[in-house]
Amino acid sequence: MTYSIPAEPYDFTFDPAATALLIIDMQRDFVDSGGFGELLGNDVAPLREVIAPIGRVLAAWRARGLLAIHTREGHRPDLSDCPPAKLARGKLEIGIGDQGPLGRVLVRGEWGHDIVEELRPLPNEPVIDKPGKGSFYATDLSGILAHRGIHSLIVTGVTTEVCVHTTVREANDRGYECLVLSDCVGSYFPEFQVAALKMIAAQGGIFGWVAPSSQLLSALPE
Ligand code: TIU
Repeated sequence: MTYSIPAEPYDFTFDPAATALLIIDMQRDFVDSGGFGELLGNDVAPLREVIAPIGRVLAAWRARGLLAIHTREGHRPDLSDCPPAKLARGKLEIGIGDQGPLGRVLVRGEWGHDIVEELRPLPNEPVIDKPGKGSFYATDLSGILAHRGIHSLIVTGVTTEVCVHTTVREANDRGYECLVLSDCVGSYFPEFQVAALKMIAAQGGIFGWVAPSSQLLSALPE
């Protein structure tokens, strides 16, 4: 059974059984004070605004027994999967692997690396630990999607122009159809939020589709 919802640049058509909700990097390191995002010089407030809308979509998705997948950006405690170039980037006083207010920055197993309580994954929801900005690079996401017969993705999370964009571009090149929920993705930069969403839907939907979550919520089957 397929459903169509109004979106940019035109209606997004999907079969819920062949669609996964992807929640990208809703980790304390990006949305909490003292995390990696703030250490990079950002104000985390705009990112916190997406927690509630994602929570509403996740609840509706779960209520219908559909597949949600969570991702986390981070590295092994020995940092062997972190490129030296990424480690050095930004010349941060407290950077990746260093002890910060939320534990070692962007390191798996640390408090800051984990997903915020409001969006905590259920035991049956895959969590993809990724070393890069994209969710496909050096992860088993492709296999998980193939095993479940998924070919469409509803994309949420942070940040719009970095990990969301990289993931949508990777997914698009792999043949997935992506709908990005405009109120469920966040950027530290208001101007990047606007431009990044425009880039996805421009040129006939060059990477995918964009719609507010209200359109998805009203289209989902009861
Ligand atoms: N800094 C920034 O905007 N983003 C990241 O470093 N990672 C993600 O977007 N998850």
